[in-house]
Amino acid sequence: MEKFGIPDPFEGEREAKGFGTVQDQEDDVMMLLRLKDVRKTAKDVKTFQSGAKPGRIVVPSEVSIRDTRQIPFEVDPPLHGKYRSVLEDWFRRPENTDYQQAIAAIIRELLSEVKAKSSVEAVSEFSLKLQSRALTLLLNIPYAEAETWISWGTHVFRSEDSAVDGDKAEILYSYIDRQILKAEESPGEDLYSILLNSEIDGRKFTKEEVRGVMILTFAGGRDTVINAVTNTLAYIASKPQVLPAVKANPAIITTAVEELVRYFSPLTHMGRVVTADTEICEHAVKADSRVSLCWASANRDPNTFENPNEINLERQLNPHVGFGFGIHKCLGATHARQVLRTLLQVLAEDDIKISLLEAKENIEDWGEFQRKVGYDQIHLSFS
Ligand code: HEM
Ligand code: EMZ
Repeated sequence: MEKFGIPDPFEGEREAKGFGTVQDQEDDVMMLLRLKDVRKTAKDVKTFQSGAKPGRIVVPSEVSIRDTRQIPFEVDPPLHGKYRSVLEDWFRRPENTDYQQAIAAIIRELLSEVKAKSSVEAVSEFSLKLQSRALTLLLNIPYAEAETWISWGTHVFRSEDSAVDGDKAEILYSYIDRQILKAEESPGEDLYSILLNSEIDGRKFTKEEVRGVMILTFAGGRDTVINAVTNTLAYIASKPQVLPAVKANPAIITTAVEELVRYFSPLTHMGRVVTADTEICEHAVKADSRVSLCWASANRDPNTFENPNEINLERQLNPHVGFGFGIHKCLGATHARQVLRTLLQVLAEDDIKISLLEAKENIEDWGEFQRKVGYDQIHLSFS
């Protein structure tokens, strides 16, 4: 496997029985591995709910570190659709030209910083900074605020010592509460103020609801974007022909980004809580147990993807589920796509050369499956 590669640890079980099992805090989670089953289960929101106790659908479960419901992620219909319609216009702003230009400027500023050094630890010096600075655009708040988020590290709930770190989570919650108070005192054009003024079912959003949207915005779009950016850099470093090809034919950027999201699958899986006894893959599943939709495995399903373990930047048929499937499809996908497209575009236009010096992979431990999702550290040089 080449250095940038993300191996597929699910192949055997996906073919043999279609599911695997992961133990999470004394509770078994059945991981669905085939694209067909992942889609079917994501669609059946009555039997497989998201609106369970806050934190329960996440693996590892965040029940012990969070009482606030993430909105709209942990909400079922019909309320889910009402929240989505309030949020959707705001999360489409990344399509605007000035938004794209602002991302390009962030990337060029970062490139001038890293080009001055002979070796750069790109997770902390590039991807984390890009993710945080780009997020100021999505929230429509001052650029300098990103420096605070950069100091939190790559995951807002996980640390080196612990997969669910309550102390770390507290930093995020109290930060968000302070920002909500500020927006209440002097409303502006930022997402906090917009949410405080939004209505659902004929009433204003409560502070707890604003908190729920903001926690999700910070948590959901963090390590996913960081891993996608870092993996893209590692891939480019390993394949020097990619940027010249993009420069010669920028039209491939759109399919290229979809392919990178399919191949990297930055969010490995997400859970659901079963509401009634049922059966999946000829296997009985009990009410109140958890299953997970393994986007990463579904995205390598050979029944749909030809040569699934190869990156084909011009792949035409690419119905990947890297951003999810059905009603909970990623709300931040427009922003994430814009970050990745602009990254490819700027690196190609500016003839950037990247070399990989040294890397420490980030391997997720899902019981019987060990999955590389990105890097803890990667040393690169940019010229
Ligand atoms: C939902 C992946 C970036 C916000 C999802 C889901 C996936 C996903 C797979 C579906 C979860 C489910 O069905 O339970 C990704 C990937 C990203 C990314 C791979 C980066 C490459 C972002 C960003 C944001 C964001 C940047 C916002 C800042 C959300 C929200 C939802 C969501 C709000 C829930 C939508 C709903 O429940 O209706 N994401 N995401 N994501 N994502 Fe992302
Ligand atoms: C949750 C999740 C959202 C969760 C769409 O995914 O991302 C995870 O990284 C967080 O830990 O709380 O926001």
